Amino acid sequence: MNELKFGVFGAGFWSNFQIAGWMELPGLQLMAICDPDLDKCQQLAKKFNVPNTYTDPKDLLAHENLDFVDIITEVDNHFELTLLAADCGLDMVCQKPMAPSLEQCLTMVQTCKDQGVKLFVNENFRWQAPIRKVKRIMDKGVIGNPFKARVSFCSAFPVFDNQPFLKMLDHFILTDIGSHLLDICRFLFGEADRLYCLTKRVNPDIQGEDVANVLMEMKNGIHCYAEMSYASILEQEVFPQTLILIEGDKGSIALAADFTIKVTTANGTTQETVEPITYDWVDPEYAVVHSSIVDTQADILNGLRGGVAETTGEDNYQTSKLIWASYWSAENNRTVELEHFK
Ligand code: 89Y
Repeated sequence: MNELKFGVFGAGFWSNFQIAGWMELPGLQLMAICDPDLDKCQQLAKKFNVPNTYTDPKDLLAHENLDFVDIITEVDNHFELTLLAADCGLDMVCQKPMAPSLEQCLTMVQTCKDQGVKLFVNENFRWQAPIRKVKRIMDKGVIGNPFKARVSFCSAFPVFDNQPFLKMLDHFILTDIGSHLLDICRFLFGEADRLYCLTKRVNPDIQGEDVANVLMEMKNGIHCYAEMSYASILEQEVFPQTLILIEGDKGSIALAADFTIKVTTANGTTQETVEPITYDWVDPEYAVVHSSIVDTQADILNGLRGGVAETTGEDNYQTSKLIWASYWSAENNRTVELEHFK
């Protein structure tokens, strides 16, 4: 297996875990990290024994001989960095959400296609072990034909402590968590025909919305409700778990707190727990998410090596479309027919 050399843009919170995730996989060498904050960049490079650091992405691209780059920056930089990397003929991985507008997402996908480079999105929630298990149970037909589902992420976790820039986003929860939840809905049930969304800001100290409720009719007829909130003070705080309830004509599957999966049919309820792998570098407060990074990146690595990966730019464009259609719906108080939404 030939070794792939790569560079990282961004030395923030998520870089610590995505780099650690890459280190779990064979045949990779991280050559350089770039961040405008040199101190942060050097600290991260030291932590992972990375030879070179840069503050200007163009310098990194000019001096390093790479196979791909991982763009782990704030959302506002994704567009420019994607186009830069594509211009250099490099494959790339981009953090979610892809871009601050659907138009930019489309340009990113189109540019990479035109330049003949691969674009992947580090969309990791669909790779969480309990969610994969829920899909396997559903696909086996245990609950018959699903007709209705709820995919839920409601929390009061102090998310701005680790990621302060999220406070400043005009578009917050639908891009930050909606990108994951809407992607899970697509992963489980396929594409949506139409949606309606309501949003709200509860926390007065932030710029964007911290509550969003999206109701979709999927192409296969399932009614799918994706609810998300960072203003929910609940009896049990389950951050960063996504809870799921799928109802079929022969039973239901519930992914509940602590990774418990309960399957109920006419014969009663069975229960199992599907824990994420806890690598020694995961932050215990984010365990299920950090653990899924390894599976996400293993799949992307397969794609980089010529295989088929799930979370391509093209695929993630469909998730991005749901995000921006949700904003449009909330702003206009109208149902969006996705076929016509651009
Ligand atoms: O940025 C978000 C993500 O991708 O997972 C959880 C998070 O860190 C905060 O909402």
